[in-house]
Amino acid sequence: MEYTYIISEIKNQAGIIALNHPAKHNALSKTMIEEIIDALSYFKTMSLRAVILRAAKGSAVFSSGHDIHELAANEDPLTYTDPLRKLVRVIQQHNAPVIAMIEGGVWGGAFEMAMSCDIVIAEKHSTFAITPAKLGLPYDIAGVKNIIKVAGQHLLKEMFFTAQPIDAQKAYNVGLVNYIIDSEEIEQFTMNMAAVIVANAPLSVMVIKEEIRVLESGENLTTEEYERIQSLREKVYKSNDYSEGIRAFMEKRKAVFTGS
Ligand code: YXS
Repeated sequence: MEYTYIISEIKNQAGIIALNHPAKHNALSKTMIEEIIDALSYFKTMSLRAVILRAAKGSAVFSSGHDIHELAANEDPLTYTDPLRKLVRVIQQHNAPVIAMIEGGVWGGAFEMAMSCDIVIAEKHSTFAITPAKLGLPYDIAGVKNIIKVAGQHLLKEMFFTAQPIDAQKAYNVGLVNYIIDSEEIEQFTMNMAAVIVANAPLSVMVIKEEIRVLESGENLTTEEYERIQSLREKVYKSNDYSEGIRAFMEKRKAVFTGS
């Protein structure tokens, strides 16, 4: 399949999706996300038993997160229809394991995307950051819930409140990452893991993945609580700080937040 911002291929019965938009450090634009979703649905028709999600060879950054140019235009404070929200749901519901092979920095929404994969294999110099506080953004509550499931509250609060990257070792120590592998071995290591999964019973693997997905989303959020949070988020979206955060990024300068 030919795409603009990803490379999609099939090797040894595993699907491989490589993020390939170097000019924007693989930012998750609406188009790139639609291409990833399209590749995943094609893999499903081919009954592929494992997927590897990586950056194209030689990428300096795994992904710089949501495409900030598109964020500015985002009028939907509820973001249920936001492309990243859809992508995370598609990965979690994909009928085969998705292995994230991380090389370079993982930023913002790409961190949530990587954490929504089933297995994460990181090159030892990779880093992970989630940065709404740098942009004045009220991160989506579904997204926070996705990440809390894999990262303890203290580390997650540190990552959200500082908006600073953590390294692969710290990510591995808290279980965000399954393996840390040297750059020259990570591709073969990941392919080998995919081959082991491919050799197992796909229906068994698929139903266990779905059982875990259903079970981990255990606790309920009351409607009233959800609406209250969303109204808080809408205020943040409409704040001067949000416009300042986006403007500062575009103008390549540090944002000055006033809390208004
Ligand atoms: O100036 P040009 O045209 O060359 O483009 C620059 C950047 O504007 C562009 N670029 C991006 N464009 C759209 N969305 C992005 N997320 C994005 N990131 C980068 O790529 C060109 C090269 O970037 P530059 O010059 O900054 O490269 P660098 O090597 O100096 O720095 C690499 C990074 C990744 C450290 C730096 O680009 C960076 O900090 N990017 C933003 C990372 C980030 O904060 N991402 C979060 C996006 S918002 C999101 O994901 C969530 C909604 S949330 O914020 O809630 O987490």
